[in-house]
Amino acid sequence: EIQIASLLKSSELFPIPQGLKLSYGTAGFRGDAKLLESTVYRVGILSALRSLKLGSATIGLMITASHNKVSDNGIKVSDPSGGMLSQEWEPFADQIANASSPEELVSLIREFVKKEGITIGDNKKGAEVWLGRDTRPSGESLLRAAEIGVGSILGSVAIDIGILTTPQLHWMVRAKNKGLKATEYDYFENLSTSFRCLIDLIPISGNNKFEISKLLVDGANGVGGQKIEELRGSLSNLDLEIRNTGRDGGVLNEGVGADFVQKEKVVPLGFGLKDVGMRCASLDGDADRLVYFYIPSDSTSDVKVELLDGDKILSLFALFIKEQLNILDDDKEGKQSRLGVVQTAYANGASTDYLKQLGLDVVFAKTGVKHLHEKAAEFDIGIYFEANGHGTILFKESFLSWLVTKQKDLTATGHGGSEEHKAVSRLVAVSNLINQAVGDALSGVLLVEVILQHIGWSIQKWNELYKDLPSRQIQVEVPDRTAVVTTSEETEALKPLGIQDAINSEIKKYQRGRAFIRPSGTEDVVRVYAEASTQEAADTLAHSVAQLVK
Ligand code: 16G
Ligand code: ZN
Repeated sequence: EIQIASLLKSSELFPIPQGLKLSYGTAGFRGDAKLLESTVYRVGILSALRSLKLGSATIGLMITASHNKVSDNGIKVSDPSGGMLSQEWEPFADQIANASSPEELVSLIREFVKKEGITIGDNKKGAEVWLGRDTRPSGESLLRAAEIGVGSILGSVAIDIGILTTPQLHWMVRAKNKGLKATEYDYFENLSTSFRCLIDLIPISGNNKFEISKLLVDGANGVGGQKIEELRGSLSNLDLEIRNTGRDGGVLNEGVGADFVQKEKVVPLGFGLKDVGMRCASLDGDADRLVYFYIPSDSTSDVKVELLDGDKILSLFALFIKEQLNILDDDKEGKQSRLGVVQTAYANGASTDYLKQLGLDVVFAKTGVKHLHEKAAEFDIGIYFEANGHGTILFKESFLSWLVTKQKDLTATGHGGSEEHKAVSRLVAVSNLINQAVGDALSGVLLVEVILQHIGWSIQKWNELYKDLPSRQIQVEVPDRTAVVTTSEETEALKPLGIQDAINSEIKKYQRGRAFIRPSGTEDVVRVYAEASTQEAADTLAHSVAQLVK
């Protein structure tokens, strides 16, 4: 009961703002930073309980609002695996974030703790929560609120890990719980070592040796640009020029960053005609999304970009992984490996065609990283990407140990220099390089760069893998977005009744037409996506579907 008294006392420090209604949503709580202290404090409590429930495993708390404006902030929880908070706990997160008084909060916690069989206080070891934040000015005070939340559960410790990218925090939490070295230094060390390893495995092809050209990076004026700058010193074979680091007066996510470039298809601030033809990469505000782009040589002053989005990054990764697996599959005793890719309904139809034509298993998941991740984890190697640039490559533990054993066996039997040994070594290095917890723009950049060097491709050549179908996205404001209910892959609407038939008859009017609607998981709108063989057709299709939603 001492526990209850201290909870009541600390929660009085964080009254909930009038009329605030929050939902954990697709990726944690988000909103105007000024309104979020009580929420963050309460998520602090939740994360301490989560740690206790899981035998005092380390939990991560990330304070960020990603690509949203600088005055917003948000909070999300990393489970011990480095993945997103288990969806089973989301309803509890919603309940406590919206509890209207300290008394209600305490009674919700009491009830939950009892239901989950969590014991507070008499554990040998208490809860441990690692806290990270992006560069937003509101981050520091919100972090204090989270610390107080964690600290209000007896015997819990909150550790401030500092300013980090979202994927860095997830990586560190995962490493910590696996008993591995888990500092930021270790994260960088891991990236540079595995990158080096992949560079060393590039085939030497005499006369057409690939020339390494400079990569221009747009850091979104956020944490990603700063971290990639820190990493640069330990990378060889990569020439980077980093812009929009936030140190030169630019505002976070304003006219810059992966979300802006992907949605608007124009150059970010700080880039222009002087960069025509150059290979460029854009990160989002917390560096968990990555897109590439270049300014075509026939560009005029409005500087439209040629965009290489998440789908195209996925295709490049799939191509490379498949090539390595093919080398292994030639081996008689080789085991049948299963490579699969996961996309969402937003994936450009041309990318899906391309991947299928490569002979890959393509599956679809609902929007939001947690859904894609879950499906990708079913394959031996599962690659997932959202068109917006969030994605990674997952290696199943059992498959990875098979690879590692194979690598050792080949060395032991004198096949250390064989093509097969190289292919196995590349796959192992990729599994170390690419973040196994969540999509990570930093590791993504390194993998794209080394693959391009490996196959000797320019960004233009890479872009030619397939040509995107023209598409259009719009949003419709509605009184109640929950009126729209979709199938699990979001490709068809089940409710309102009859709307899908109406959408289908619109789609039929267009060559290569495809369209869907879905309720946003982060905003109060219904989103409409359409694609067709021409831009005009995609636009009209999107607008006529939007009419049906209104
Ligand atoms: C969140 C998701 C992102 C998704 C977006 C969709 C994570 C880490 N982030 O930002 O993957 O694309 O929501 O937003 O899961 P929407 O539901 O508003 O369209
Ligand atoms: Zn992000």
